[in-house]
Amino acid sequence: MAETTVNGSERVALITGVTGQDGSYLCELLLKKGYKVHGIVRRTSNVQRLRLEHLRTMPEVYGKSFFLHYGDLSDATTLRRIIHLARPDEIYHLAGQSHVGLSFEIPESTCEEIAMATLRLLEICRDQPHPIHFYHASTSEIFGFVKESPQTEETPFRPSSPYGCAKAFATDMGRVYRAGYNLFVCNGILYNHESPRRGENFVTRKISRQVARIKLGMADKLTLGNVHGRRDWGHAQDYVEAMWLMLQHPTPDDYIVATGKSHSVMDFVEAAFAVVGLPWEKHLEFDRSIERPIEPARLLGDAGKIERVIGWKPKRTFEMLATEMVEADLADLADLRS
Ligand code: G4F
Repeated sequence: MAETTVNGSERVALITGVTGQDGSYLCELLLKKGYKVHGIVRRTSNVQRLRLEHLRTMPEVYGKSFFLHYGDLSDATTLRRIIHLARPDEIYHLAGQSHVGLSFEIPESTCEEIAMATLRLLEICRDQPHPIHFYHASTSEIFGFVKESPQTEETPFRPSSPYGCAKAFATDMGRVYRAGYNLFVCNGILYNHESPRRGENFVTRKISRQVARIKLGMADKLTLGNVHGRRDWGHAQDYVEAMWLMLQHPTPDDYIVATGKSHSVMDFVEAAFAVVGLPWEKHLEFDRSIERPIEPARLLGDAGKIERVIGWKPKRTFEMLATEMVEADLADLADLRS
């Protein structure tokens, strides 16, 4: 394992949202780099922790270089206590309700979890006696009703969902705390990023899982909403590396993290069915109730700045992503059946 140290002492990171897709990949990346990693988890079911189970059950890792703490983003006292205890050099704030469609149904709790929780954490960081590098998981959804494509770090925020509004608030707060209090805050403006660890409530994983089920004879139909929406889809493992790199740069800034390639949901459907060699026409059906009241316009990122300043570039392509996801679901379902 490569040792990462500051003045000879071990680096410590704290991750909110550690049980999620990005949190679990980031946790693995930081442990490999020799960090001590603390994660905050909600007091909920074990299911959510499956992505970390391999680390939690490793006695040489869990309790030695990897620690989990119960905490809730609405509870400032607990957050403050965990930060006091862990004394992180770096905080990666990834937690919060992340489903855009759902944010139209639960706008208040979405804003509370995303906007106010980020502000709460920034306030706690401001009070700490030691400097903390703070990563905020911003998103392309802040651009929503875009007027220009591709978007850059200079593109104005015009969110088109409650989720996007909350993220725009949190991103601006990060900028204010960086300028006003000299805090080391980076907003990673990430475009859609997927993997076999993506939740099944997001469209790519819904597709890969159902295509695998269809291939194995466990289902016959894939039901989707609007398949004409276009996104800039990358791989989550590439994107967590960008998060880490941002916090290692001498000066904090905001960066777009994207592939610069646009694909429709339909492109992903076709790519996924191609992996199993089945005709999508026989299996795809539509349900208008899944459609959202508003869809963002052309979300496409220009990641020129992060490549120029930090040297980050995506390694995996859209086709590699679709293939990996479908193959992982085929293997997982086959395991479950045996
Ligand atoms: O997979 P999605 O739910 O992702 P969305 O809304 O783009 O949001 C994701 O990416 C954002 C940008 O990085 C993040 F901020 C956010 O947290 C999240 O990670 O939907 C993608 C597209 C949409 O146009 C949606 O309307 O797929 C369309 N879609 C069509 N049928 C569907 C479905 N989406 C879902 N979730 N489920 C469907 O059945």
